[in-house]
Amino acid sequence: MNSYNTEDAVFALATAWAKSAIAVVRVSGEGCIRTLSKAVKGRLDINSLPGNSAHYCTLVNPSDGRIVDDVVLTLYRDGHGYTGEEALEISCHGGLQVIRSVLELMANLGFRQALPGEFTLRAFLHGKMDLTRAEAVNELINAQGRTGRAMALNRLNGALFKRISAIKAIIVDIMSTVEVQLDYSDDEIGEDLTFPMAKLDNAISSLNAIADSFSTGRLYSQGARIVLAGPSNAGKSSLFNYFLKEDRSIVSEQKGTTRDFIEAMCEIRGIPVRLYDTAGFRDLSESEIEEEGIRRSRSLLEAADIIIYLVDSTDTSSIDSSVVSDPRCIAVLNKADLRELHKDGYLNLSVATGLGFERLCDEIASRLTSDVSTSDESALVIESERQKENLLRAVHALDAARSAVLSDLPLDIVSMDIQEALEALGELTGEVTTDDILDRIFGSFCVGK
Ligand SMILES: Nc1nc2c(ncn2[C@@H]2O[C@H](COP(=O)(O)OP(=O)(O)OP(=O)(O)O)[C@@H](O)[C@H]2O)c(=O)[nH]1
Ligand SMILES: [Mg+2]
Repeated sequence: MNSYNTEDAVFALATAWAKSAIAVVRVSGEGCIRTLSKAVKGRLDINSLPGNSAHYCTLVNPSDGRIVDDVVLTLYRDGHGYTGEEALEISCHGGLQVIRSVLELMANLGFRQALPGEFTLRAFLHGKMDLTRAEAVNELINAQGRTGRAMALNRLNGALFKRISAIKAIIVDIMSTVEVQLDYSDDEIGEDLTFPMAKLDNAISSLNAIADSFSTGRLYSQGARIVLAGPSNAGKSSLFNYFLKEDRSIVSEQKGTTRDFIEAMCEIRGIPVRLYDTAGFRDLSESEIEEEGIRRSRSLLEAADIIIYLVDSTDTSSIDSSVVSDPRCIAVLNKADLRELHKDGYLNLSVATGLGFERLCDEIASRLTSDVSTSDESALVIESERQKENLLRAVHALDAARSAVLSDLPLDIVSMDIQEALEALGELTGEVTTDDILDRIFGSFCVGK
């Protein structure tokens, strides 16, 4: 996406490309209602209908009059609706063939297929939302867990924008003090110039606190990767199923049951987790397939946030100490119901009875949240790397302003630093944008949003 033309009307399927009860096709852009009216059967004249209204009608192909579908049309006039421009939503039947023919009709009417995120981009360009809210739209759609969803919703409701605006007001205030002084000539500057250092420090620490919330936001939005590893027959697949509360992975007393890794999403203490069951490590693997499985397990270990290394307490002969000593590793002695063995640094667990499971979950949560500031769903937390970069840029500039004041450097240098901080925050909320920034943000959206 590089030219942000909002003059033509665009369309896209807003719901999933899958069979469902209804599907929604969105159209947005000046004149789209008039264009679509050519495909509305009968005497219904949608051109004379008010905005923010929904109407049952039949869509036909204007060239041959053949019926496309019976639909509900929702109309939005300028300034309303999601994009803030004239727009339509067509709720049609959700069969794949129906969706296909409605989309074909849109293309035949001359609408252009929308680019990823183009509806939200248009909403942004029309001042319907600032950039932090636009990003929150995507973050909300991609949220993996309950907490991440609540945090994204908080940003969508403007919590981040309001906080940044409040800090910006403080910085603007500091700037005006500096500018008043700059307006005087050198010899007019009174001895009593007092730079509002407390305000500056306050702004720096507030911005730092938001930037620091990034690791929290990322954890709750993207989740953690947890890999179950260990010798074969230790009970990895049993534990995997126990976490998921369903029989996903095959469990058997035979060694080498799991050949390839299996992954699934779950939540542990409210944290979204991508859990991996892997092939057990064995020195004497019986086949090439199993060896490949073991190789894959090892490469998964490299990317893991946490490794749960499971050992059978009745057979501790093949412990891989290089994995156990990894700082990401939680070592667990399973089958405590068969043998209660105490080993330094190992948690005891019995997947069969559930004994020790809560303790294991506590340990996982405490590891994952060690550098996380809060799990409060209503907390202001960011998950966008771009936002973090802008916050740190602002902090850096304000730090420079601070040092300049302390070293008695000329006030225009201080003023330039403060200006730079304001620009970074302006970029964060979208008052200052470039095509690059917009590309980076909206390119990651799905088509139809
Ligand atoms: N008594 C007892 N048996 C268990 C426990 N956990 C697992 N088992 C049994 O141990 C055997 C191996 O379990 P799996 O979960 O298949 O072990 P795995 O680590 O996935 O094994 P591979 O996939 O072969 O590497 C099965 O017969 C399980 O029922 C436990 O806590 N207590
Ligand atoms: Mg297994």
